[in-house]
Parts: sequence; structure tokens; C-alpha cells
Amino acid sequence: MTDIDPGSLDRVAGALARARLVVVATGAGMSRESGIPTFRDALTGLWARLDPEELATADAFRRAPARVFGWYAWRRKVVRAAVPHAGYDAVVALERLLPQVVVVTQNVDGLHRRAGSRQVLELHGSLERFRCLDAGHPFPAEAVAEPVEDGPVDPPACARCGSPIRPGVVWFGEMLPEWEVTAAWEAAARCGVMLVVGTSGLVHPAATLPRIAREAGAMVVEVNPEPSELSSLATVVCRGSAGAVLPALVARLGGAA
Ligand code: BV8
Repeated sequence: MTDIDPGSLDRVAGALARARLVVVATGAGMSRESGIPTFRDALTGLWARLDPEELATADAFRRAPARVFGWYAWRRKVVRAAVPHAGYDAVVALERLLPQVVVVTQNVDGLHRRAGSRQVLELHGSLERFRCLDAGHPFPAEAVAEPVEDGPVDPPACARCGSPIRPGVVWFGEMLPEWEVTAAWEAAARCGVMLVVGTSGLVHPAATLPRIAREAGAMVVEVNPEPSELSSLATVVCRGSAGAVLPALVARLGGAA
């Protein structure tokens, strides 16, 4: 159901225009209109009967390295073919129109940077980064071949210590990167407006950011066609898609996305 109330858009645009710092906090829904399934969509193909939260763990990788590595190699291939939609261009336009915009994303698809956003904090890492499991030695992404089909792929071995190469993402049960967390929590506590776009609010600790912003006095805006765990926290709810709401906000600020 998409019900974007013009009055809400005007209210949010007014707050954006007055804000010294805006945080755009995004989840998998931000990439939905670029053709990337959200984390909880029924996964297609080989992964349909597997729970992503089961696959996105270090234990799963240790138990079945080829299955997990293949899933990430396939996702990177899908993501590389994706094109950032108009909502991503709108976030870039906000950077041009406002004093400071910080993107804090749970996504690992790199689409914000590809669209041209400059201040992007990737809380859960990236599909384009790899390191070895035992010592964290970096491994060049270009050395990871793109799979021909969706299925198991044996991970390469680290040239320095021989341990298997893993994706540079944050798995369930792993700590988030310290530098990004410090910067994101600080921005959430300082921003005038937080746009919360395309997240179910189920994954922690990223899901605490809107509460930090709200308690620090920010306007928290949910952009999501469906209700989420965060809806009750929102000052304003724009019940619509990222690709529709974000450009509409930029248009109200007088900028072409
Ligand atoms: C940690 C990388 C400390 C990998 C990801 C109980 C309470 C609190 C916490 C926990 C708990 N039990 C366990 C935990 C901890 C756990 C957690 O939160 N579990 C959840 C499931 C309960 N968290 C962790 O483990 C984190 N680490 O806590 O460290 C620690 C250390 C040791 C031991 C214990 C704790 C690490 C979490 C990071 C996991 N990695 N990604 C990968 O991608 O493979 S998370 C993964 O889910 C993705 O990053 C994804 O972004 C993220 C969250 O999902 P969403 O982005 O919200 O996507 P989702 O599909 O859920 O929702 C999409 C939304 O978009 C929907 O609302 C939909 O309506 C909307 N939408 C759809 N279309 C559109 C749209 N919106 C706008 N426009 C559209 N067009």
C-alpha cells in the first residue's frame, strides 16, 4: 500500500531544509527497486529453502564453506549488475542541497557509493571486500572469480597463511566495525532529521539508531511501504517506496534528483 501524504512530505522537507546534519539510515528495502531481494524476501533458486540468518554466520561458513562462499559470490554478481534507482540519486541530491548528509547503511551492496554518495558508513561491511578467516589478511576482490551459476564455490586460500577467504561482511554474532559504529552513533545523536529507509528494524544494533536520534530531539521519518518495528518511533511515516518518496522530498527542496 503506498499512501504518500503530501502534508507529510511538506513537513519533512521543511525539517530537512532547516537541518545542519541529516542522517539517511538505509536497509535492504532501499535496494529493492534496483532488483536486489531484501534480506527477508523468499530467496530465489538454490537458497530458497535456506534461512539467510543461518547462512550469514561464521559457523555456517566453517561447516559449509563452499555453500556460503558461493552464496556471497553470487550475491556480488547480482549486485554488480544492479543499477542504483532514483531514490539513490535523490540521496546524492540531498548532499548537494543540504549542509551535511551522512548515509548509514546496513546494506552490503555498495549501491550508495556507486550512486555517488560521499559520506557512507557501511555498518555490515561489503560484498566487495574479502579477508582470510583466521588472521583477517586482506584478499583482493578482483582475485575472486564471478561464478557462472548460483551454487557452491570453494573459497580461495589466503596467500599469507593458507586459511580460507571469507566475505568482508559482518555475520550474525559478529561485532560491527568500531570506526563506523562510533561515527554512526555520533551522527544519530547530532542530526536534525533521520530518514529511516527500507528497514524492518529487526537487526541489532543498527535498529537502535532511530531511537538514539529520536531521544536526541531529531525528526525521525520512516520511508517504507509497510509498517516495521520502527514505525512507532517515527515522528512522520511516509508509507511509500524509497524510489517514490525520496525524489518527492528532493523536489520539494527545489532540487532535481
Ligand atoms: C551483534 C551482512 C554483538 C551479512 C547482516 C535479540 C535482540 C537483539 C539482538 C539480537 C538478538 N538475538 C541476536 C541478536 C544479535 C543479532 C540480531 O540482531 N539478530 C536479529 C535477527 C534478531 N545481531 C548481530 O548478530 C549483530 N552483531 O549483535 O554483535 C554480539 C557479538 C557476539 C554475540 C552476540 C552479539 C550483527 C548483525 C549484522 C548481520 N549481518 N548483513 C549479509 O548481508 O549476508 S544483517 C542483514 O539484515 C542485512 O544487512 C540487512 O540489511 C539486514 C537487516 O534487514 P533489513 O535491511 O531491515 O532488511 P529486511 O529484509 O529485514 O527489511 C526490508 C524492509 O524494506 C522491509 O521493512 C520492507 O517493508 C521494506 N521495503 C521493501 N521494499 C521497499 C522497502 N522500503 C522502501 N522502499 C521499498 N521499495
